[in-house]
Amino acid sequence: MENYVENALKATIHSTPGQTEFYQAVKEVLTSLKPLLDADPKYAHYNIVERILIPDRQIIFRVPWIDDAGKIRSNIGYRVQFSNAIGPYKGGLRFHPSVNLSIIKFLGFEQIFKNSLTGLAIGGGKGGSDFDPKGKSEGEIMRFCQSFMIELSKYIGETIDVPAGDIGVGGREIGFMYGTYKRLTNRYEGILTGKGLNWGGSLARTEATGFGSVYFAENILNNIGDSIKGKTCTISGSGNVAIYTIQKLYELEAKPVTCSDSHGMIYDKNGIDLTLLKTIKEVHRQSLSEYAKAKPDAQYIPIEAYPKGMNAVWSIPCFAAFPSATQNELNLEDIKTLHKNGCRLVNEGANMPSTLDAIAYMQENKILFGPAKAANAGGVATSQLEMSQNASMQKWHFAKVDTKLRDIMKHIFDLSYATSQEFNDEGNLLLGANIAGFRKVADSMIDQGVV
Ligand code: NDP
Ligand code: 2IT
Repeated sequence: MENYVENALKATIHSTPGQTEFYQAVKEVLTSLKPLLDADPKYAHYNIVERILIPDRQIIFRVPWIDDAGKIRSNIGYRVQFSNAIGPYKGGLRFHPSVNLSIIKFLGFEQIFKNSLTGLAIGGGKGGSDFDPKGKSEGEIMRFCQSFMIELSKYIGETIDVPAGDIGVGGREIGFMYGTYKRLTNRYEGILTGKGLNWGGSLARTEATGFGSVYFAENILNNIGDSIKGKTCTISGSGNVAIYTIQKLYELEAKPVTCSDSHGMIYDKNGIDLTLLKTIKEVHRQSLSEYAKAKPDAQYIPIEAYPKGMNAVWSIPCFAAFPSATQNELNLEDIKTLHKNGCRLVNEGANMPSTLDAIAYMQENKILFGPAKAANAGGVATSQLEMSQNASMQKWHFAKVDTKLRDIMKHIFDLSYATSQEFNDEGNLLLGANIAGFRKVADSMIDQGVV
């Protein structure tokens, strides 16, 4: 089976040159799958690995728009529909200048297994653009979103593909895209999730990824007779996932002391001031340097002052680390520093935040690890709850959605843990999550024939 996996990876590298982030996600999954592929030859017989590495389709399009100065601009738009073996394509849209096909493919590939783990009927997809929302006026953002949806609308639908938010895409952008879809089609349908509460959105969707991430960490700790209560935690990022991770950590009486953005980080030894953070980031969309101006006790470290090749967030001593900004933001040097300072748990709120060598170090040194596709699945799971509410024309209370979210996170932990035991690697949640997520999709592909 060694050769089967190696050959699949080689063929992918040959046919998709330069897609380094995609290879990284593929390597992580395929390495975990070896015990399953050894135990059951049917997956090789049906060529599942080769088939799943090729998206059902990838759509790449021009997004022209006009800036405030009247200049015509253009960006590249993407939607990669990876797998609909177990449900309609589902996954976010990312607007960030770093976006390229490799990044969208790594995110879409991860999404297949994440969505499978939730136990819900959702397939995997991802999209976005290299458009940079930073410094753009509201009018520019709106015109970009309208142009993006004019093309995207041809490929989505409530039983086909249901996009949502990710980096750079929040409630405002979903609103502009939803309005455009409605105008184009004259249909009021749940074709996006993360909608506003007045027009089809679900309560608790905004909070879901961060809340779910902390619920997942709590499951890991409860399983060893511990809990997050009273623990010092470090968090990277200061967007949707980071903010609601911090909020839930406070609700569970933990102490979050850091947050960061693309310009620098805050260390507030008294605990992050959540109200101030929300005002700076959600209301005014400002840089975190504003936090230090309002709170002279807090330390602001600009990115230029980070130790070379390291993320300064991970130099702050903590019991648990919650990387919640972006991919590859926690590397080997970072995890060594965290370990030296007594960190016991890394729980991934972001997608693929840890490098492969950092993960290997965690496994060798028995650092507890909540892998992204399990730990941050609460967002997409709650998106599916939004789809359910839209389809049945209902609106559920916050507590109902939150209870379901909590149950789903427990289900994901239990399934990943049980699968790690089944393959004689008890507690290896990365292996458990990858095998459990893959097996459901692969078995569905076999049932549905060569398509
Ligand atoms: P947001 O756009 O709300 O926030 C992103 C945060 O990360 C911001 O603080 C941003 O800084 C920072 N950031 C982004 N890119 C970089 C970078 N290259 N270097 C340093 N900092 C960076 O996004 P989300 O909170 O929604 O997403 C965060 C992560 O969580 C992503 O990996 C995403 O894929 C993942 N995720 C999101 C889900 C969701 O429901 N939203 C669900 C599951 C996973 P700045 O403010 O300066 O832009
Ligand atoms: O990475 C993710 O799971 C998301 N950005 C959320 C996707 C969704 O469809 O809610």
